[in-house]
Amino acid sequence: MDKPIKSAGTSAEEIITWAEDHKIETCFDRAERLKPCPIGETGACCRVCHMGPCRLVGKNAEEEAMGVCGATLPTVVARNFLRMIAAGTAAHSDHSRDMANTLLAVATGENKDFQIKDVKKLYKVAGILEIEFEGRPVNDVAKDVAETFLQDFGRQTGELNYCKRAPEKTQARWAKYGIAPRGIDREVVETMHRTAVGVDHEADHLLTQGLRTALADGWGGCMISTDVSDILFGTPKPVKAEASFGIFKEDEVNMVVHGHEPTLAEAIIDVASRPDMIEYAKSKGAKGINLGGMCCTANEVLMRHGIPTAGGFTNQELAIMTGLVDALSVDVQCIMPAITQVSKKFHTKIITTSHKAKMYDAIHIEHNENNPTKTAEEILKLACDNYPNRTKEGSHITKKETLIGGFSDEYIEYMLGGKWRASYRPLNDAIQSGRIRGVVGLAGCDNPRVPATGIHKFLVNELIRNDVLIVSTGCGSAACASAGYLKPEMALENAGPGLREVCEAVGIPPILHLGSCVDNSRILTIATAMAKEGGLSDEIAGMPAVGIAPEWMSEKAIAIGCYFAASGVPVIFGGESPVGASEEVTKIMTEVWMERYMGALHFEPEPEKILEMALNYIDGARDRLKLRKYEPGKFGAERILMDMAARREIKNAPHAGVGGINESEG
Ligand code: BF8
Repeated sequence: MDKPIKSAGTSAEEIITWAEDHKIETCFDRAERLKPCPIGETGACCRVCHMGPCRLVGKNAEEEAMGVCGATLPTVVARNFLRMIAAGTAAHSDHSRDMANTLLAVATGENKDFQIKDVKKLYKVAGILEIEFEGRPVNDVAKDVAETFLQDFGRQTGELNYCKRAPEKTQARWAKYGIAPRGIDREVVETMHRTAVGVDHEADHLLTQGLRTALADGWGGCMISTDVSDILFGTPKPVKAEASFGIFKEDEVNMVVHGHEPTLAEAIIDVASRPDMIEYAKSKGAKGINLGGMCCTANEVLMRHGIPTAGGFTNQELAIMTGLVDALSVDVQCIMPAITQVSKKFHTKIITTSHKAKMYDAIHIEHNENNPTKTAEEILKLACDNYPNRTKEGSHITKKETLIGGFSDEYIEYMLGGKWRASYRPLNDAIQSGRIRGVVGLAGCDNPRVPATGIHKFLVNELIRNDVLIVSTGCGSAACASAGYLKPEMALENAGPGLREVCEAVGIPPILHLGSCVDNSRILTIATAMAKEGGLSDEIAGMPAVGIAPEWMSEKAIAIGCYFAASGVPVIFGGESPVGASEEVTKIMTEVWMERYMGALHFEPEPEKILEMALNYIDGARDRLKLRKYEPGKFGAERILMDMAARREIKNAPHAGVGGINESEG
């Protein structure tokens, strides 16, 4: 009998097998060995005080069962869930604060290593924030923008500035149910307070604060981070890149940037292309310096520079096992502490760079925020110095895929409408006519508890086949890329005829890589633009659109799922439900949220059911909007006939039958 696969990435699976043969442990082995705690998994363990932990299981598993203080199952489950939202929001938003501080330092001249790259975006943001920009020095405008953003973290009264970017009806729902976020830090702190022992005990009341906190993440932390990164480093536009382990080069210094904040990575990119640094690499016997990314830093630098990605979360140990990574620098979030242990078996140097994050057995070179060039030089020299230490040890698996990424919301609007009339009209029209059935945001992590990246792969294939346009972010994008689905020709070949017709007419692929996890804010911006364009829903709620995070594992994903639900989008997560122990909490997050916000958060472990639920939501929204009923195969008939004829010709041609469209190298 074939052994079950651990990763759906073919190269990843080969390295996992190599690791097994060489007795090197990975997260896949640990996931097999460590079963999730069944009490914590469903949210039934309360550890907010030291009279417990109280485990509301067994005889204690009724909704009215109580912990020592009297906290019931719905209270405990809701509190645990809220703390996940708070942690996720804190992570995105603290990253975002760093970005705003960098913008301020650049504007005041404290940081001379970066300049404002996208003045147009700065002015756009200034306009939204009602900051005067015409005729003023760019850095003065940037300073005002940065300071206004920074105020939103500590805001004590009023709402976040970016709330006003949402459609009016969406804002009205937030006002009606009291979830318009105030300061970002304030919401996180209040959530932590309310979930402390003996404070807020009513599940619905708690979850309402959870949504307010999540909105502070989406329309605050994430959106600010996206905008500042665009202002400082450029708004992405389509760019060709590569994915998977084949991005590493045998004869060059391989330097990998891993984590989330793009600042140091941008400096590393600059320094790595400098002639003196290339000469330094050559002096160590390498032909040059090859940069690669991992996780969301990869998405940031891929979107703006076409730097290749070694993949998402579950690829990090495996990348080291190629034996080709000379140095791997990390900052914050989603960095497995296991990588330093794996690196001991190879020559790879792991470098921590954030003052917030250290790891056992790593080298710490602290990112000098006002002089990132200096830190980048030190890191790159260390990578070059380590190149001669490379041995033959390692899997040396080097397959890769090409991809197109770089789809900012600005660029999608431009592609759809053209330079002089940038607009989402063609997208709305295509949805109205039924050429495009709906839109899915495919986001979130890859997870070693399932065949990693496999559910992403299944869903993209099925969704585009069903004429659903996909916008992807985070490790979801890396999963699509490694499977070859970010190659426009492969995606078009697999897309339904209506979706394919629209994509070919407009010149976009059926799966649009929008960036990192904080760039989920770009999806909010797109949904808002679609609502304002007219012809569909006049708010985010009610659109034929769904969010899916099929392999999520991080608390950040929970914060994201909740800000989409509160903005009016039904969201489906894979895996067991972290609120599964309480029927009341589950009902609030599905039925009550649907009634109030037309958004919901479901947990569904079966990939086929996730697909079915997503399509049902999309078709239900089409019905409510009285759009033409979606009919598979109705459009693009001419194209199908042409394709069939072309295929017949190819089949009959000499040398036919080599390769297949579904074959993926990654
Ligand atoms: O923020 S998708 S594993 S890398 S949490 Fe992390 Fe999940 Fe990847 Fe980026 Ni997002």
